[in-house]
Amino acid sequence: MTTTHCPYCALQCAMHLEPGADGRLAARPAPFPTNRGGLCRKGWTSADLLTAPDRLTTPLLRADRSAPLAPTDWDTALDHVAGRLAALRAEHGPDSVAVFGGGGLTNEKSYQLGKFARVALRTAQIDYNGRFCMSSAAAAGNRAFGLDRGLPFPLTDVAGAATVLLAGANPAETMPPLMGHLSAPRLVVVDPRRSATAAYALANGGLHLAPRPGTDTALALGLLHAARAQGLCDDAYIAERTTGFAAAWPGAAAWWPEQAEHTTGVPAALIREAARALADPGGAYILTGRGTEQHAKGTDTVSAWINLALALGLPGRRGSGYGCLTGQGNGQGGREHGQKADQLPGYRRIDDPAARAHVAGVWGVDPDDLPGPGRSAYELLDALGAPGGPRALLLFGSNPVVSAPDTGRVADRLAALDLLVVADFVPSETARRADVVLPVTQWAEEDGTMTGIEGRVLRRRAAAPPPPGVRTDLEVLHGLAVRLGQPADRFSADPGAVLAELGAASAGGPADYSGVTPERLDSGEELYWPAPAGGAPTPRLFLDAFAHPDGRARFAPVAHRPPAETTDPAYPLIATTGRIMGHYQSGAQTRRIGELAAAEPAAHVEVHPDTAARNGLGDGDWALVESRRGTTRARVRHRADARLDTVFLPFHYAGDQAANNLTNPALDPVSRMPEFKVSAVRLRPDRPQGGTA
Ligand SMILES: Nc1nc2c(c(=O)[nH]1)N[C@H]1C(S)=C(S)[C@@H](COP(=O)(O)OP(=O)(O)OC[C@H]3O[C@@H](n4cnc5c(=O)[nH]c(N)nc54)[C@H](O)[C@@H]3O)O[C@H]1N2
Ligand SMILES: Nc1nc2c(c(=O)[nH]1)N[C@H]1C(S)=C(S)[C@@H](COP(=O)(O)OP(=O)(O)OC[C@H]3O[C@@H](n4cnc5c(=O)[nH]c(N)nc54)[C@H](O)[C@@H]3O)O[C@H]1N2
Ligand code: SF4
Ligand SMILES: [Mo]
Repeated sequence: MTTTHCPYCALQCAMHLEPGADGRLAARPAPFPTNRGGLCRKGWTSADLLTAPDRLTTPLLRADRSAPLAPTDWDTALDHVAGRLAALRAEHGPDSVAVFGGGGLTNEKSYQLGKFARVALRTAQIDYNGRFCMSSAAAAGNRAFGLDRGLPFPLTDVAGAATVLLAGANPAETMPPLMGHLSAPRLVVVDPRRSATAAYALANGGLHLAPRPGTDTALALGLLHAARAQGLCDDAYIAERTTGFAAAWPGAAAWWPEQAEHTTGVPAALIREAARALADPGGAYILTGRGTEQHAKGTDTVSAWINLALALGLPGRRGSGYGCLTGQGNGQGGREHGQKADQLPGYRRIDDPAARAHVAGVWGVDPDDLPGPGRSAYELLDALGAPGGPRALLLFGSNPVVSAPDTGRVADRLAALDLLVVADFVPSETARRADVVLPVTQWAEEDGTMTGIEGRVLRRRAAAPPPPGVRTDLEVLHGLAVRLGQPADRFSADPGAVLAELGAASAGGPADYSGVTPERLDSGEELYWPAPAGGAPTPRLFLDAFAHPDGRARFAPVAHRPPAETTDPAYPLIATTGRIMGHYQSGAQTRRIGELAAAEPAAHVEVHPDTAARNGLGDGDWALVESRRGTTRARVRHRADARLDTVFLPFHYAGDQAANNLTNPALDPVSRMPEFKVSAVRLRPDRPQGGTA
């Protein structure tokens, strides 16, 4: 029996892997603080993917764009990739090669991918899917606190609070075991939908605030106004622990709860009641999720939530606080070690000369040879194959033809490349478009570390050998680096060696991992970063001081603004997107698991029955959902509790059922987060292919 953590979300539930009667591995829950001995349906079935019928076990290569992908051997595949990359670099310069990573990669892979881009390829063009995930919260957290660790406290702390406000998070579906920590506090759920979490709150004496999508900034400003008007702000904390309140307050001064009601649709009385609940002397947490963050103003919206938290004196105190619920398995560690365009390991900035000197020293290169910051994820995808843009893309751990906004455009950009290389363990929709596919190991076949939702570093342990013919991502990077002329020892394929190097590269940085060792992890020590060598780890940040030089948190002056695209007579409805319990992300993994695929086989769209009827649609009918960017097919699911002006689609399906055919790639000016949560759409029956089954 091997104990490891789930391959999917940031809760990183602990699990035992053991061979069942048929000899195949099966997952069972293991005791751990975040999951309290539970697993969701995805965790229970996760081991099925190890033996997926279409599991990739041999490299695939196509001779040219019109030829099919055909099996080949590793040397041929890696020689081909390295040869093409070298030729493109020689002809067009290092920035003609781009790298795209993911928040599911271990710390070791994230680190190595960033180093590979900067040292072996010397390209500035690297970014990752975390940009589509929690980047707005990270930007706002850095702005307010001087440091971004999604939860700056252990998750178990929230169970003791009187009130927890969840802004745009639906953990009842996205992290079901997390709900075990939320049974005692009174919940305030901010979600345009009566989500499973909102329904749970209402059933347990909590509140559901259902704003029109894209109006959360006004709601958070209204809550701040209501808090101050009711005398609930903590003036001593504001004076002693923060700066900038006087400059930020005018942004809220006009948002009387009645004015906020007018913009958001949330009754003023509910806004006042929520403000009182947050000021409960028993402590409160404000936690944000993607619903409030994935907007072209997501950074300012999160700042508005943090302003509210600061005005109430919540952050940096035991028993209360602000946090972002990071999403992907290694969404936290994946944003710290250099696969982000503007970043070096240890959460250092790539434009900081001292950071460059330190990391270059560890890498044995000249700091001047490290490229500067490159394009953000969507901007990178959008530049592929365009004049002056990258001509080759190496992709590890993402499926952007399903998960990036405006997929039609992204598919066109990928098609314009000279070379697309995808490392994956299944033939994802993006892998099937590649020129070279490299088959890699899965979570249960590899060692490494992940950093869960709390900033705690965890050990991933191999439970079974990989199928013959499959290599680890670290082995792939090693093989390519050597072929690109790097010394054989510069890109180790041993996760332990990479962790030690990552520790040295991160030492002294904001996310210091120099004290993270396999021995300490195996002893069960709770290694929350910063975890410096020879020092204690940090379960709770900010108790004494925030991370800005003056030790104070900063209010950010923010104003409400409408979504990038508003409704009009041609596109009268708002489509918002998100998740259902039984599928994960682009669905590349969960759509291949029989039990999960059978339960939710096709895309659906949640619609109020009156809105459906006005568009000629009944429950169960196939609908066409159209935006200015594209069309998707989905089966109508009546929701009598839905807003009349809003429909909801999960984004886990591909092709003509991809929600991202609709979405707007308008970007947040600070985080470069796309506006996944608001598109203007219309509905009509999909008569030719439609009908109820
Ligand atoms: N089952 C499942 N679990 C997952 C994942 C998965 O794909 N499937 N992915 C993991 C990852 S990477 C992430 S990032 C997390 C995400 O976890 P969540 O943030 O909980 O997930 P979402 O469903 O994207 O969004 C949450 C809610 O935001 C609401 N929302 C939409 N628009 C708005 C708005 O304008 N304002 C507000 N306040 N709310 C709005 C939606 O109705 C939805 O219920 O889940 C993780 N866990
Ligand atoms: N409309 C809409 N779109 C969204 C969102 C939304 O709410 N609405 N949410 C966004 C968010 S929060 C996220 S996080 C993204 C996620 O979307 P994606 O980036 O597409 O994430 P996944 O579907 O997890 O894709 C991971 C791919 O990498 C493979 N993979 C997994 N682990 C590894 C590994 O260790 N190595 C390698 N080489 N491959 C691996 C998997 O098989 C899969 O094909 O989607 C974003 N897109
Ligand atoms: S909640 Fe997340 S980590 Fe836990 S079993 Fe489900 S998918 Fe896995
Ligand atoms: Mo995410």
